[in-house]
Amino acid sequence: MKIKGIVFFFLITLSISHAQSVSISNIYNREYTSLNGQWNYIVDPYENGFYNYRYEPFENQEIPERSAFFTNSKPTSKSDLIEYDFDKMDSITVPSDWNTQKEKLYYYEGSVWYKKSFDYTKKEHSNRVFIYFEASNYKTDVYLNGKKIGQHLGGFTPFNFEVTHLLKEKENFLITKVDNKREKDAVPTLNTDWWNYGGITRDVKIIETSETFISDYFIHLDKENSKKITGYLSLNGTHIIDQEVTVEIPALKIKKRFKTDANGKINIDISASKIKLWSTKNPQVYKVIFTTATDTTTDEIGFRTIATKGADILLNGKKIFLKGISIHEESPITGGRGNSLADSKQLLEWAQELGCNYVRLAHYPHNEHMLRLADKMGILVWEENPVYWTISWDNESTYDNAKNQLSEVIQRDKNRASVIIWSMANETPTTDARNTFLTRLAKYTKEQDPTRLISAALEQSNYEGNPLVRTIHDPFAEVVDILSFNQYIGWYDGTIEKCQTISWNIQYNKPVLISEFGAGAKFGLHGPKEERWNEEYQEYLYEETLKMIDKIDQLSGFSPWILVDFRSPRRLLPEIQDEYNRKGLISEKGEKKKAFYTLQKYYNNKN
Ligand code: GCB
Repeated sequence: MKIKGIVFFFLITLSISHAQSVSISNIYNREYTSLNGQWNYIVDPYENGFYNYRYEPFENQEIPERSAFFTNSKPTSKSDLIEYDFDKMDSITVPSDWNTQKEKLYYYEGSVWYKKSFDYTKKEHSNRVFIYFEASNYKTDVYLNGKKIGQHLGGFTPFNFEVTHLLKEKENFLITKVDNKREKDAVPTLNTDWWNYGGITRDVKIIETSETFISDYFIHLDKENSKKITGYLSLNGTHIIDQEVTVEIPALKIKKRFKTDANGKINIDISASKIKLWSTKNPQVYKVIFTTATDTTTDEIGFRTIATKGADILLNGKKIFLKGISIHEESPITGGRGNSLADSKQLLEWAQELGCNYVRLAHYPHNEHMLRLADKMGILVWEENPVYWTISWDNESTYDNAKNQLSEVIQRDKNRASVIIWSMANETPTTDARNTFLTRLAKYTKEQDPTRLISAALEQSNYEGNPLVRTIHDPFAEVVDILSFNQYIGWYDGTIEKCQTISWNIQYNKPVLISEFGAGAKFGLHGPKEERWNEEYQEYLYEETLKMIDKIDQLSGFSPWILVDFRSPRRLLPEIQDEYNRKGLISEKGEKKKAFYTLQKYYNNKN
């Protein structure tokens, strides 16, 4: 390679790996132009549009060959050779997974290229423009008008790329390669118990901001004084210093002015003696308006405190029992990956009908509608990072990836009153490497958000070798604020009668949550309660488990597994599972099983 080529290659690599999202506050309520709808797509299992025949990425070439799909090339004459054509391809709906949209892609794990063409006129010449993806699973490479604008790893969190200087008024083409191949070092790793839905699974938006805009804010009640609102706001752009920022809460007659410091930041400190606290019974949210000389954004925010004291969870200083259920992000309407307001509404309404005041959003960040609705409906939420089972604990880039995904969900949801728990991981082995990994992650989370509780779904074990006495023996239990664990006594661990024989000896003075228990049942299958897959078996397991866990002194709530049956390639038993995990209290068709009413009765009688 000539020197020029080497320098160019270096610059390209540098710019690609460093293309990073700029934080933009409150996308949910900002004006946007939607890029949802029909996109042309090319299924590319050999990544022919990405690598040349020497398996070198086209994007590393000084001038990428026209065979690179992101150049969107067309033959210039009848003798010209171009072996693809986006515009002659079929189209696919964005947002959605590809598996349930296209029969041929049901089991597909690999690369798919998407193309969308659009015109765009900025409102103001000086404004900035970003392409914002609410999520896309898993590895996403994005190109605008033939140039790479960035890459993102992770299937469940938002990211954006600034395109201010690449955007044209007419005939822009946005090309996105989405690759959902499972990889050992990824987060999650190769093995999960859910469907690896691929594609641009959430909305794509064009966001236009003023040159200097409100990039981030976090406001909440002061931990020590619930008559005081504290937090920060920061600007992004060239005029960030010494700018006036107004924070307004009209319903409380609050309007306070601040000046940004040398970093473009204000520290917010407002006394609010008349504030009505957000709670599950009264989910009061306030309209909060943030204004600068060039930008304004309006959010709806609830104010509450969450803490633990000994084995109690305190919401606004009062003890609360978390009556929960675990939920996967699968659409009760279309049957694929859930992404719409209607999907979220149905899932949370079922949870409320069950008597829940709390949901565990497993095993990855769900779409933002869930959190916005939970705020309005008064449902407390556990949010979870997809650190699941056996990821590469020793790999630094796996750690960075897990940390990045966690930082993106904290960034998106840190102003949501409903969110009370950040969960680091699910059912992970207690090795030294894992302990270090999770401890670092927890420390990082506390730095980002000291107002919420940290947990992880741990595993239980025998107490001093006695299989009839169960305990938590895990160094990470020292780190968490809430001690959560999954247990399947009566399903993977013996049969249901065993529940009566078990006692608990948990030696931590911390609130305990059972993050999972459950049994598989096929809706409509009836028979003796001792026979697996009958609705009666599941009902019986709930009855016995509820009696068993009630004996745990520190019990502060639970979230059984799971609200609705969900797709999993690990669940192959014909006529029963047929690729569904059947531990739902509701079938994928919306039919309620008997155990739904068992849990409902328990919750209705519980304060
Ligand atoms: C678990 C996992 C969950 C599985 C569930 C099951 O412990 O956390 O992801 O789906 O068990 O059904 O086996």
